[in-house]
Amino acid sequence: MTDPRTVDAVVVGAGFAGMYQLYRLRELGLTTRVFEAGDGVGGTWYWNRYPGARCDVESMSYSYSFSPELEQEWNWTEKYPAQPEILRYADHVADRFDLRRDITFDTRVTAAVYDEARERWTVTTDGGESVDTQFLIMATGCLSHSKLPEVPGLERFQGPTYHTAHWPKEGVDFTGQRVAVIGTGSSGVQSIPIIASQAADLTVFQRTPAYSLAANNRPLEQGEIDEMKAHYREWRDAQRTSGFGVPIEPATRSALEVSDEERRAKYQGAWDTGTLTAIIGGYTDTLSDRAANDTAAEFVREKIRERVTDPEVAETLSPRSYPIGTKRPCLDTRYYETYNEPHVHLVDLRKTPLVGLTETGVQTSENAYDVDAVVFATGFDAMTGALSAIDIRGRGGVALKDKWGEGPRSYLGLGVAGFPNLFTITGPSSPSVLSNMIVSIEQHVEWITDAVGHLREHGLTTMEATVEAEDEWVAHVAEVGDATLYPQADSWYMGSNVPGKPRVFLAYIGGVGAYRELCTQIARDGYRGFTLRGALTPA
Ligand code: NA7
Repeated sequence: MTDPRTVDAVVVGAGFAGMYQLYRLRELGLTTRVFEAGDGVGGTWYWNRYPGARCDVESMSYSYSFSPELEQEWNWTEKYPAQPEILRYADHVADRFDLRRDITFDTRVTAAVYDEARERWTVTTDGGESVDTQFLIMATGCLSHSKLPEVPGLERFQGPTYHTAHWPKEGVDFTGQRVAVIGTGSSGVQSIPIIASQAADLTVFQRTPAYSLAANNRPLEQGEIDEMKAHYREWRDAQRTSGFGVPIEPATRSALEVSDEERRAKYQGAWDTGTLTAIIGGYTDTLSDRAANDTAAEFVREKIRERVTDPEVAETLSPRSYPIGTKRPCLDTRYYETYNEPHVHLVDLRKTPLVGLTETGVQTSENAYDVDAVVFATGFDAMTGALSAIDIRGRGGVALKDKWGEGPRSYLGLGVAGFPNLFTITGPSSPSVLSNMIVSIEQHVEWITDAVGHLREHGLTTMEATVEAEDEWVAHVAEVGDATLYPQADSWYMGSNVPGKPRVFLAYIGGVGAYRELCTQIARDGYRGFTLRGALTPA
């Protein structure tokens, strides 16, 4: 690279999206720099080192498909991969494709400003660097901007506090301690059994119970690894054309038109394999009809009652206020059984809301709980949080976070009107979090790479979503979302886990396959809905 301060492309983030984007842009011959806040690659899997962190998509599906050699040489050991194994995979990819030399670690991008006259972005980092680039690609992740409970006095607590997404690299040993865990989403559900196995006393503070299926995780057998490796291409095609990026038998019938026995058999099958998409995608109307949904929800509630000995505790752990699937369902290993242990206690924050932390513990409206350590498993400002945290300014100095004040506006979750040559990998209003993330990441990276290649090939310099295309897409995403049960839940999909965040469905539920086809068609139509300009074309 001649001058590292002037490049063709800046990529923000070195998780699975940023790494693959770098690989592709290099192939295209672009000088590219990647900035990464962590001191290593892996993104989500770099940060979320809490005990029990595990992917709930199967390892052989939750992996890159772009390199058949990589697919063949890497051996996953478990059906559902644990965080350390996924991080090893990310490290392997970085080494194998020699990615690190273009990644600046320990560096956070703080601002990016578009210069209309020069048609270039100036990207600023917390290391004081300023880089001039034609393309700016955000690979900042959907669940990367963590959040704490919005209660006063968190700093009052005198003992150690941990957020699951900022877990110390050296780990934490809770042996003999009294521990509080606040939050019962995936991170809580996965970490609670392991924290309980160490702690002398564990109190879990639950605001909303999750629907969780037993993961039935197990080591992979050589035979099944070989089988998948022999048929990887067909499997990858099936992933790309599926609804959630996870191939399942397509639903053809309503949950309400089959017999109880048939339905139970289907749910039991989903349960036995621990496949989330099978339980929420088993019938055509599971995610659109409350009565249909309730058949699946009740199946899981039954399982909770079987797994928890105290009926009162089982009831507190049973979700009733929202349809299954409309908040992210979880996969667990001994989560519910953990509440059968005498040193594990459950506090229902719906009955006695969280008030704050005291010097010695957790305070609810009724009780004070003295503990030695507090774990926040309180999640993220999803989809928009990481983007809004950077001062991104497009045409006329407009800030992205102001443009998104009433909710994110984006065309396909890929481009934003008023922000030329800015691309968002798995941005809001794309399938992203409603899919196997790696499938969606690869699709976006390949689409963006093709778009950049197209510009170069045709002597064009900028690409920008039109306001009309963006408006239409935003309306379409909302319409498709409104036809489902998702808006019935207060979830991070709806932005409602962050006080004051507009209530907007943040992802596209039209299906991974259909969305992919649409993006491909839009590119074939000469990037319909985007304005493409050459350097001399008047704006
Ligand atoms: P989640 O799924 O957003 O879970 C966060 C949990 O923390 C959830 O139970 C929240 O309750 C709870 N929470 C958040 N804020 C508060 C306050 N202020 N008081 C009490 N409880 C609170 O995040 P995770 O990290 O578990 O998982 C994120 C994703 O990673 C997951 O969905 C998978 O895709 C992988 P709430 O439900 O908001 O009432």
